[in-house]
Amino acid sequence: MKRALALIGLAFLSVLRAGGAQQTVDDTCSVQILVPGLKGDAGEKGDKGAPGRPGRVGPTGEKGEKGDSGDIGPPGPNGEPGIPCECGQLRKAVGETDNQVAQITAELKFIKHAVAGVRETEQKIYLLVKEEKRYVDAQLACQGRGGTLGMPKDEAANGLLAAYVAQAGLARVFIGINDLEREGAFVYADRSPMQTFSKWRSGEPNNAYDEEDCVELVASGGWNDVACHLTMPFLCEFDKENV
Ligand code: GN1
Ligand code: CA
Ligand code: CA
Repeated sequence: MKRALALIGLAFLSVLRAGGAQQTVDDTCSVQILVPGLKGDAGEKGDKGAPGRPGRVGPTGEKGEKGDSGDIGPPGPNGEPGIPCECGQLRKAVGETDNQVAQITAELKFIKHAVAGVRETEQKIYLLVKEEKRYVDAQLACQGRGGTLGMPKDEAANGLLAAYVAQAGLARVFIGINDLEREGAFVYADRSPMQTFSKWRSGEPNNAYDEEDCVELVASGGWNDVACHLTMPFLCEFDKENV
């Protein structure tokens, strides 16, 4: 209704403004009411519009499952050639060092077990070793140091050794006498035969159990034949000439 009134108003104004030669008497007296014409035909279809702007970035997706491991890669290039190894010489040096270490270790053990303070005669030095060994090993231990197992060949030497054993608090030690080669034929460790001197305890040597071919000196000074595989401390003897 408001729109219709407005249109009527507009029409009235346009009539007031109109004038001129064409205006008739009738024109001045009549009020021409203008109304909109009929709707025109539909226009032609417009051109295709420009493409729209890209949409907003979507939200981050969920984390996917861990994929399978990849294939093993190709082997790397060869390294630089090494320095030539004098392996034979090195092995020899390592072997020699091992031997020296073993020797020093054995020496320390020997010294550790040696009873402090040796006993001497004019020609000999005696050393008591508290490391318990079988007869052959005891003899080797003395030999390896330039001596032999102790060989008391007279009363003086025997008495000296017996006192040494007693003072060390030992009951018995191996000395260098055996009948290993021929039963009943006792010899010294240097293979020299027994002379007139001997110090067998009463009833000895008895070759007990048919297996006693080595000799021990007991603290009271007597000798007894015992099995060579027994282990006990031992007495070494060194010639002063060789020391
Ligand atoms: C010892 O084991 P038994 O007591 O029979 C000794 C023998 C002696 C004997 C003297 C391993 O023998 O050498 O002849 O006493 N055996 C040992 O009675 O010391
Ligand atoms: Ca014997
Ligand atoms: Ca015996």
